[in-house]
Amino acid sequence: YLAGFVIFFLMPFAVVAQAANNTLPALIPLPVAIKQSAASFYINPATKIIAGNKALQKITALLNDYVIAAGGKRLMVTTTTPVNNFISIEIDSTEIPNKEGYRLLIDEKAIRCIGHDAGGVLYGLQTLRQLWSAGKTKIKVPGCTIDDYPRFEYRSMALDVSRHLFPVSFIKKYINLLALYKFNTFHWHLTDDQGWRIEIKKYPKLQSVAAWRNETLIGHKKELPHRFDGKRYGGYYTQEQIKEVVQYAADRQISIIPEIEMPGHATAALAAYPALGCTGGPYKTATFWGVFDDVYCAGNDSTFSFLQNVLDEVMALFPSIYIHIGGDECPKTRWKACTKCQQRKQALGLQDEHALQSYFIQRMEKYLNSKGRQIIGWDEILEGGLAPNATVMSWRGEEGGKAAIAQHHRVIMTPESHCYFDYYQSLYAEEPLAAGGFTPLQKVYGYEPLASSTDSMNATYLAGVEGQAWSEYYTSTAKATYMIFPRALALAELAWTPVALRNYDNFLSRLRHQKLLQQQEGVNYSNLFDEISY
Ligand code: TNX
Repeated sequence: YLAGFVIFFLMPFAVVAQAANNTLPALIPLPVAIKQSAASFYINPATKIIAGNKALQKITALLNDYVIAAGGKRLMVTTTTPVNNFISIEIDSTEIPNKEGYRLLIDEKAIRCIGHDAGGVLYGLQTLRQLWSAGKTKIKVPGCTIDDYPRFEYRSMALDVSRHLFPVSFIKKYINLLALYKFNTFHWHLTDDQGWRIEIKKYPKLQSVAAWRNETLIGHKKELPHRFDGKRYGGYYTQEQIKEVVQYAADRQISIIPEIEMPGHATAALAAYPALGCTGGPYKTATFWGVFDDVYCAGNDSTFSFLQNVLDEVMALFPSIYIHIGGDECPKTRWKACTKCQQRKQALGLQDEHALQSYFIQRMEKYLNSKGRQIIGWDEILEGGLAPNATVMSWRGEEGGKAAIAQHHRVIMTPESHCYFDYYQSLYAEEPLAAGGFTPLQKVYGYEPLASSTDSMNATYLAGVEGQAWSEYYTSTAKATYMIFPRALALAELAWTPVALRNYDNFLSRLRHQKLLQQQEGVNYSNLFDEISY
């Protein structure tokens, strides 16, 4: 009896001790190669940062921010290397052959972080942040050599700001967290039926009308109390704010891909400019979730000039070569009943409304290509024929992605079965209201893109993976992070770490030691993944 009692009592400690003894346990995503040594480096106020490369100025400033956040003092930056007590950051694409790769060398004398490019250097520093232990007079860093580089070139998280709007401060915090886990892309879902969130100066009603909705309808009363007060809900990001966010992200090596939805998910824009729809309206910004019949009219040339003008302003704000133009969930009900759409279809000899949607997307692609940009679209853009240069975001499973690869198109995998962080993450009764699916952490972690496909073109055309953060049920920033984390960390590891090194139990032990996520960044995240295995 006593023995049983002792074992029962000591067990949790044994688990913790084992995790703590792991080699550098807290690193997420797990690096490609780690060699630990017995040495330690201590960052103190006399430690100098050595940065010769001008391209690394922003990253040097970030390193100082990280040191300060860990309890240290701002460090002096110089170009001459002392004998010891320094952190040097360098770019050397010969020594570090892999794009975005880095080598981190830590002994008692110095820390050296060598990147293939600025991204590599930044990722080395993110690893460093996860390695060190915060401290007032000195920050302790365990000695090691780490060689690391990403598995996928495209590592992304999305955020829907239409269904619920989040302040710029939150967007920045999100970008910070993405950088910490070595994501390099933020897909910003800026327009949808329930609200238009980007200032377009040429069309002021997008601000005064499309950005707002009446909170009058449906939902779970306890969950969404503010939706029953009859008030207006909404707002938008000004172009100044967007520029600030784009720069903030660029400083962290994150490219922002804006998404302007077309031809579906357009109700808010139609409410502002009813002539863009087939029936002429009137329309109202949607007050509940779902898919809506009223979409941009494909027979009306002014629809295209509106969208081109919108995209002109979007392109001026976002340097990304990729612009996401949606393409998902576009019902064809209105087009079938619309004289202009039918005339267009006949004039072009198009077979059906899918071909008309394909015409719509191809016309927009042509415009964006002429400005040096490339389009991304949801997998529905395959229907009726793929636009010649389009990247496909495969969300309704992997089939769309496979079909696109077979046609030699670039593909991003985001199957809703594994990558949707608006779905429930546990079966606990205390889970707050979420979208209907069920995607526990372990399922996300276990996702292996194209596991069932042997197409020899996979390696060439599969750019990477993305996690979706649809915000219908994200009623606050705290709830948004609760839904997104830690599942985004599972995705980060899948996007970065070689398959052979991935192990869920090992990941969980490292997740339990994510001090930055828990303390420093102050993120409200779910810990209902802990003891359950599905
Ligand atoms: C489908 S994924 C949508 C979104 C919703 C989401 C909810 C996609 C391209 N469209 O409009 O927010 O489901 O899970």
